[in-house]
Amino acid sequence: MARDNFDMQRYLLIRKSFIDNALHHYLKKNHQGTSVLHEAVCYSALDGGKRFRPILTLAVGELFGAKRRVLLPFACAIELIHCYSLIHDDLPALDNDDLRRGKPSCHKRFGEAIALLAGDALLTESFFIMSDPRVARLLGVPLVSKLIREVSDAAGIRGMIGGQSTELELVKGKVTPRVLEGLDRLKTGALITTAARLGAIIGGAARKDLDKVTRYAQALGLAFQITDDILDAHEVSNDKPNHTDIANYLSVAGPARTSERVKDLLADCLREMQPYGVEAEPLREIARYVALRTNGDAARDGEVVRPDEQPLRAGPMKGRIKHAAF
Ligand code: GRG
Repeated sequence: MARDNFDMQRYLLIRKSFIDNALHHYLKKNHQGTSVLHEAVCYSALDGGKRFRPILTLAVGELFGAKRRVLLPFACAIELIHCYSLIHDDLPALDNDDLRRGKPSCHKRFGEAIALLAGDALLTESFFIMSDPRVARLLGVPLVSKLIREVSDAAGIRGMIGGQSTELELVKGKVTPRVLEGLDRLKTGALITTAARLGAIIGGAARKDLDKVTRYAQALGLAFQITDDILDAHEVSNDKPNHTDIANYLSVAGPARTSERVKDLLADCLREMQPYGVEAEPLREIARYVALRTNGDAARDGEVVRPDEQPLRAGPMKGRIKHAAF
């Protein structure tokens, strides 16, 4: 699987379809009947999204020889936790966003009460899926317990929620790139890191390999958030006028330093995957994709590069083409 022969779009499309089919199974086939809550859950989790985190679980798991049928429950659980975080984050008490994945956000479509409950339901459902006795029979109870604990840690107070809470306490004017990196490592990075670690743990990776995957994913998660900030800078001015107050990496570090940081993070990712040869090409391509989704430049001549100014290298992005493969 040399780089030249590797078809990233095809790779992503195939894995996205595995994830979409499994999510459909968990959320539709496992729940007969309808309710507004179920409609809101399916509305938010089944239609749209790049499936970046669960694809990462599959990609790392495949590198270590894990079978897809044992990876999918954990990959889908991570995606459901991500979907819940998006619903809650969009609520007026937090980001107050009217749009998500190219359509009205959950609370705009179903009201705040149902949106709150849909987020709660998705979080709970993720643990229902991971604790399925059939999965425990395949992996063994001790390993499943370890995986669930890993996910809980990343999603909760020591991870995503802790990062979000810290962000609410940020004092304007005292935010430095270092402070932002610290909270991004929790808010966005913890779930991405765990998505990758789950694949390695399920695949039985040795300690040194798990450490390499962890460092790869930590750098990837940070690059993901920083490039999201760059893409957001465009949206803020056009679509989210009430977001102009929010400090993000680009506004705090400036375009040149932001661009350098993304390049360094990509180099970190590639270095960690170096020992694995061609088998790690999907993970290298995922890292290139994340780092280069702003075309590698946070800025040109001191200006933010607008997402619509240049052709994309590795796939369509938020704010540009909404229902793309990745
Ligand atoms: C409020 C429960 C709660 C958590 C808050 C992760 C988080 C913490 C909030 C989600 C909103 C947000 C802006 C997170 C930053 C991470 C990020 C870039 C999310 C968007 O992820 P993508 O691009 O979205 O993977 P898709 O739609 O492709 O899944």
